[in-house]
Amino acid sequence: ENAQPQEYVLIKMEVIPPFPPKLKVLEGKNVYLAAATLRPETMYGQTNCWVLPNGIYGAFEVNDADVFILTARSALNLAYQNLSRVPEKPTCLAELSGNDLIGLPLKSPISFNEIIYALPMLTILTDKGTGIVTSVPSDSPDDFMALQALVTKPALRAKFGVKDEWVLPFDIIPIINIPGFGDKSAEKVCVDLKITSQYDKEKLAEAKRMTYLKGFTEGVMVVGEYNGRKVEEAKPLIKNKLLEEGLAVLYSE
Ligand code: A2H
Repeated sequence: ENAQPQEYVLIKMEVIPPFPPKLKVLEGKNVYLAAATLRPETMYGQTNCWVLPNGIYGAFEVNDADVFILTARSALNLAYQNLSRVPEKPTCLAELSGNDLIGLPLKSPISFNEIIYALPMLTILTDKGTGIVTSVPSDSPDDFMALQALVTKPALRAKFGVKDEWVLPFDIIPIINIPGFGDKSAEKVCVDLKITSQYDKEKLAEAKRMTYLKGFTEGVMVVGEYNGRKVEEAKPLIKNKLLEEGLAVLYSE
């Protein structure tokens, strides 16, 4: 664990009923995959959600109506942050593996895609955030490379039971323009650095270094309520709107 606490925004991605057999016990509740992000202003461009296929998740009661699917580790932290029906004690209604979640249709806040699907990502860390990650391939090199692999490799889709219609058509939604990188900065930086694999950690770290700070300080929103505003200004406004409307919660670890 870091000495410095990290504050994430948890995006409430609602599982669209009817639920599959493994989730049947949750029927009647509002069930969300809770994705930890540092980039709430990019949520317009979500194309899918990422889960770790062999990861262990649980469905935890946040209050009488709401259930979050995430790791037990993050559920315990949430229980100490007023996000558990029983204070300081997580209540797990169902244990689930990442494989149980692949293919779930989700409705995620402010995404231009009305329905997005949970898909496999093998580089998810179980000791960071909630183990659930939202995917924005326009602005995240990790997301871009992982989604491109699923789109271009039918064998990879078959291996994880991913249906073609969950990943195709592969439409990257431009949301932020960064001078010198355009409005699909993740794709551009991956091409420029000749990144060929989602597992090339070093090059992906370099790609992030090249775009993140510049995106924050010089990036301009090209969609949404704050179209034309700088990312630096839009980010806290979008974050507060998500929190106020109950579409997201804060989480620290
Ligand atoms: B970010 P930090 Cl558009 N394992 O959200 C792997 N990655 C995880 C994770 C986990 N358990 N939990 C969260 N993340 C990702 C959006 C985004 C993110 C964009 C651009 C960059 C970016 C959409 N994906 O992150 O190590 C989440 O992806 C750049 C690192 O705590 C989260 O924000 O700094 C970010 O990593 C948190 O990483």
